[in-house]
Amino acid sequence: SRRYPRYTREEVGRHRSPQDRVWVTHGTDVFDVTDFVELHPGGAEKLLLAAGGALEPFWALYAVHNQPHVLELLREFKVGELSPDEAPPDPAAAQDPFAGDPPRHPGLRVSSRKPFNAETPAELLAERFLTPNELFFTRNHLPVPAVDPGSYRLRVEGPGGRVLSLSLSELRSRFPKHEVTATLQCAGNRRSEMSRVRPVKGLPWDIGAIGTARWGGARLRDVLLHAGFGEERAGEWHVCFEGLDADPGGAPYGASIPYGRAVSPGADVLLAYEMNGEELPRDHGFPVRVVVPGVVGARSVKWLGRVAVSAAESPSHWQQNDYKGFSPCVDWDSVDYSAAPAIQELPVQSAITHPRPGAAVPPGELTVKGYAWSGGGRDVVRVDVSLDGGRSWRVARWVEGERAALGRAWAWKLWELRAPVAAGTEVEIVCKAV
Ligand code: HEM
Ligand code: MTE
Ligand code: MO
Repeated sequence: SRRYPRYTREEVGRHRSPQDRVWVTHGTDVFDVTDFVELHPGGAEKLLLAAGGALEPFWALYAVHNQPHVLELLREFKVGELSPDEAPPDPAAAQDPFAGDPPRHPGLRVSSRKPFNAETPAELLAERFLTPNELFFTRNHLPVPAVDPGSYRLRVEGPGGRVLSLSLSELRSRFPKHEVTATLQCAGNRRSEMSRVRPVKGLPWDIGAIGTARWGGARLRDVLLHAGFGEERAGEWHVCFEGLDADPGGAPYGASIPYGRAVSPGADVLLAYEMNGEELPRDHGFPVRVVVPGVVGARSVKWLGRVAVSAAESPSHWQQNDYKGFSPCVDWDSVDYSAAPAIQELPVQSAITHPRPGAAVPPGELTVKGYAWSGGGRDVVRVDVSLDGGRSWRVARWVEGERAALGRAWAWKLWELRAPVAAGTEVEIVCKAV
């Protein structure tokens, strides 16, 4: 058998584009697949997501690769092997508050490591109606707390000072499991596009700070009624949530929603312990998170520790001094956070996932793909697409979506449009959801 040169993962990581050659690993083997990129049946852009690293995390999501002929084909490109002694443990890690964060999928587009913030790459976003857990965008403000599921207790503060303390198994067994397919979107989704118009502060999200999952858990309504609250409550009340993640001063992440939404059977608010049929991943709130369908992601508190009903909104920084909307004439020096309400329901949204901006498209038939969603459970009835910057429009067709009950359209819809394009033309593609 042949002797191959040895490489470290770092050396492999320097080969991420056709110019620098495209290397990938599988097991302990290193492959130069540059010449295969354009031939890849799944498309060059998808293969390139794995460039410079391991194939396994991607292939785990695309089972078509679990066939002998795929490995055979890969073998033709072998150029080396991984050094047996590479990647020693990092001794500095012990001091780091983020050292306990979970491992993440290398396909995520990272905008900040500590705290971890990352989005689904646009190329994979509309591939599936349900976003795979590993590729679902993550928006963390703080380190991921380590929660022992055995000793976990959810504290629910009932009326008259009564406190309910629920273990994970009590939450699972005492309340019927309810499942909801809902899209979560971060308020900052597509901020990088806004910044091209005028710079704005915050993480530079592209179009992937959004995702859809089938969430399973107890209805918040059932837990609140069990704790002694009623269907109606005179006056203004809010249900406040606290996460188990806390800043160095001990202040937890927190948010609140109006009481009426929390107890409404039609609002489908969950205390979720499942995501797409699996236990909630650590980045998404293990063991229990709130899911508030149709409402800005910030209110869906992860690593839920405490639920309380209060006459005031959550005192948390993220309820009071963030996640609010202002006029374009307001800036960071003049902003008065108390002057605006906290964002709850989000407006209608749609984005193009394919082709990517600036891409060269083959002449002939162009396929445009994307997602559309609205907050508040309002159904998207139509997506219009223009190839001439908005002068003329065509109607896209639905690729995937679920039939939703009236006012409970919590999930996005995926759409597509095919249109002829002549060679050598430049198209400005615009979409609009209604
Ligand atoms: C399909 C090879 C990387 C996504 C395929 C097929 C082959 C292949 C041979 C056709 C399988 C069949 O239908 O029998 C490779 C090789 C890769 C690679 C050698 C790396 C060197 C990736 C990556 C992704 C990906 C990183 C995703 C991020 C897909 C998809 C298909 C596919 C979605 C299905 C295409 C379709 O059915 O339309 N790949 N692949 N591949 N691959 Fe890959
Ligand atoms: N809950 C806690 N405890 N801590 C957080 O940092 N981030 C919020 C929300 N819940 C956050 C949280 C924000 S701003 C969003 S957009 C969603 O979680 C993101 O959920 P995801 O990371 O599961 O996609
Ligand atoms: Mo967010």
